[in-house]
Amino acid sequence: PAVKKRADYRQPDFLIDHVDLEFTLIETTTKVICISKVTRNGSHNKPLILDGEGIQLSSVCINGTEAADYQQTDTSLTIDIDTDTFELRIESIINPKDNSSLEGLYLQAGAYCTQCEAEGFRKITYFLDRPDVLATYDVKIIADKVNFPFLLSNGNKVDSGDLSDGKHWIKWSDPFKKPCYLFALVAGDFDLLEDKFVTQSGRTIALELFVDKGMLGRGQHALDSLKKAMKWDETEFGLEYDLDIYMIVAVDFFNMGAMENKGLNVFNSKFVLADAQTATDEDYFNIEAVIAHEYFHNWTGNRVTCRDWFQLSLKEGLTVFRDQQFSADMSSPIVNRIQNVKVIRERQFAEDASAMSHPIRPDEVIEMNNFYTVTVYDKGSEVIRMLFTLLSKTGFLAGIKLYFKRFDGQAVTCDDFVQAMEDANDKDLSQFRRWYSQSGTPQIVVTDTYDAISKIYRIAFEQKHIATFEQKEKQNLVIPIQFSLLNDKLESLNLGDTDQQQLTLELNETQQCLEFYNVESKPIPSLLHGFSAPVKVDYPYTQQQLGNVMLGSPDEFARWDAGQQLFSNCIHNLAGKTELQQTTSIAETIAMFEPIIESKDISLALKAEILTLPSFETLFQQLDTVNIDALNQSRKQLFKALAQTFQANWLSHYSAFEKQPYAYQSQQVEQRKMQNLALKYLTLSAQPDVEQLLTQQFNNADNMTDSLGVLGAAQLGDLDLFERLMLAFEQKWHADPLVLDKWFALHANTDRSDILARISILMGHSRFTINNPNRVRALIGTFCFFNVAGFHNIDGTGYKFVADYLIKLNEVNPQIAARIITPLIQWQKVDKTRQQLMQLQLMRIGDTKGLSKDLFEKISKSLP
Ligand code: DPP
Ligand code: ZN
Repeated sequence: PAVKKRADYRQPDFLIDHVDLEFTLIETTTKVICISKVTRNGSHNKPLILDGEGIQLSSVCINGTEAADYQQTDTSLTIDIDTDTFELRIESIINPKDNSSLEGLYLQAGAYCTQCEAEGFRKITYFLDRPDVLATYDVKIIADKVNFPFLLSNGNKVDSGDLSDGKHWIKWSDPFKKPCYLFALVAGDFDLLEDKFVTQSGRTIALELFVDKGMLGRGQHALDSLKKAMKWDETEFGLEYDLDIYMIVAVDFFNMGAMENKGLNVFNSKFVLADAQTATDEDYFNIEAVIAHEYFHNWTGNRVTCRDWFQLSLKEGLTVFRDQQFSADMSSPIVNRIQNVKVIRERQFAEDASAMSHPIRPDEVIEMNNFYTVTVYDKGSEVIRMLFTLLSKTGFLAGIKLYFKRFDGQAVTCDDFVQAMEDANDKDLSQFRRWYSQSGTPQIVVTDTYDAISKIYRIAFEQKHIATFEQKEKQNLVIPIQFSLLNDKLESLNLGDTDQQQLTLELNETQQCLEFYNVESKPIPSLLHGFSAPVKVDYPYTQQQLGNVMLGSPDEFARWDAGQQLFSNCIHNLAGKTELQQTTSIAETIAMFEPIIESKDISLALKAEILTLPSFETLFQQLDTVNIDALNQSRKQLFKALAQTFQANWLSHYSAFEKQPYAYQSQQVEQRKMQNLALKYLTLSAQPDVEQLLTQQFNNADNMTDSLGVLGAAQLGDLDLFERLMLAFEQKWHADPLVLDKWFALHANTDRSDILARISILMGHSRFTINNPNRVRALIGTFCFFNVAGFHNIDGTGYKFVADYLIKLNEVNPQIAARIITPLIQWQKVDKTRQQLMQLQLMRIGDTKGLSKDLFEKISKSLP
């Protein structure tokens, strides 16, 4: 397969500024008529080359006359033409029913649905399938009226009618120019939840949420979230919605979380449907975040879009940043920030350390779907956040304002965005721009000295960059480092003329040193407040010093982070010690958390976060080479000790709150979080009547958070009880696939020796199907990503199992296969034996006949 390069970008040879589409929806033979108004772009005599895949071409007409002068390949249609402006009519047939890739137009669970980002429109009709071709769209949909009463597309409904043969038609018109990746069509029978939103300028917007029949009761939270997002974007960014109607459709078969098609968002039902019985607090949170994310795209993505796909972070990094700010405002900012950082440390650092490392604006791509990554999205958001920090909120908003003023209605680049920020703030961002072109996780080495006689404290920051897989040469970046200094009474020092306790260093040289005068004793630095940059920090803290930062830092994030480092250090240092040394070291570490667990001042949410061990994935990323078994073992050892040492505290935290009728409301969310954490620790500590607590909570729970809290805890303890509760859960939720996904996932990450047999049985479960991405992610994905012992079993069976599955999935849904292969290509840090076993399986997959571009790209990069 061909490699596309960012540097090869050229303007399109032709432009299309209006499209008339007509769909006659028939299961295996849907007729698509696409009439485009085409103009030659510039003076040249090149042919028109359209993209298209899996389309059965019926006819090509130019200005009303059937054309003969064209050539077809598997992926293109070339038309020789010398006219500069013409109407191109292409009629063709596609097969939605057999389209299991869930890209283009597909028919699943009785509904037609499209997904065109990134390059799915070419599976619908021959077209210039690239984001810098912007057109207005008129769309007519014809389908059977009984089975498909709702026929939806972008923009406003302009006309409709009935046909004699039981069919009906509806016509839509979208006045905003858009690239074809924002096109959408949905046809089906749904329940409809309706509402309104009045914008700041007084316009009334109709809000329509379409859900599967019978699911109306689960739609309200999504709709409420939408209204909050609309309001927030007005107050925070001054951005108002532009069409008169905003539609959201929830479907069960969807590759991604959701899609921001203009005026017609299509959502994975996982990110829409919620009620207390079926959705956890986390689900409620995620729904609000994803609804907001897609809504925010209306400006950052749709009104201003990407010139080419290498610029994906232009819309995604910025929109993730916006949704994170929104979520912080809607709930607990600190918990929210901690979650963002966990994603970076667990998954983005892993990507950067792997053969798939790439800058937030990649330079080379084989399959674009492989670049919807944590790097482009989440590191992209961190880069935007650094701009926000460096320019201040006011400066950042001025930049955004200029960005829209300059580029509304256009397809632009990341550079254009930074230029707007630069011009609005009169600040040189040329070195900052390197964040867009440089991959890898920078390391900040911090050293300090104190001179008791002169009372001078010096602290030096050095940026280090290691070569990544695809990029050897690195340059210095601009790295904002927020920090403060603590004295031994845990008070923050004043760091400026005023009573400023936090400084932001803009580290842009290899090393920079700061001096502080009249410092009475050697301070402890509290570093990287709020995770002010996506970097690793290296300072030779003692455990005692970390304990002090955890208790005394003025920054809540730094407090949490210090606690995580305390735990991490303890875990990493256990292996190879004598039992006595281990016990002592564990006891010393845990003792430092006593003031936290007993504190009445610290918020429950933060307390729960501090008392949660770093995940295996986070710990894994802290090391250059990992002894998987030892790391897993050490983490469990500390987990258990933490459970036992604080057993009485866990019990009192568990019993501290009366259960109230469920509401998704912050105080309740925090309480449930703490209680369910305590329940885990109680189970692990084998608290005498824990079975009773578990059973009681399971039977009395009026909400999914508490039910799952029990299962998550029981999974850590006695397997019999876990099995019994899981069985009861399955019986209760048998008919509800979204809920069963939680059950599949719990099975998949259970630590048991017969895990593969268990998963094989579950693959035969009547609700499991390889065709549904949510099911596959829940069962197979969870196993790969989170079942450390099973996946990394030294006998290689875990890897082989996954490879066998991916070979099958390659034929059904390459995009999902390429997601799930991620842990298998991240073999760089594990021991040689496992490396070889993993590579062997990668080679096996690589040898598959009909290997997709998606898997090919990842495998070919990751094999040595
Ligand atoms: N553009 C979608 C999103 O991230 C995913 N394709 O919102
Ligand atoms: Zn997005």
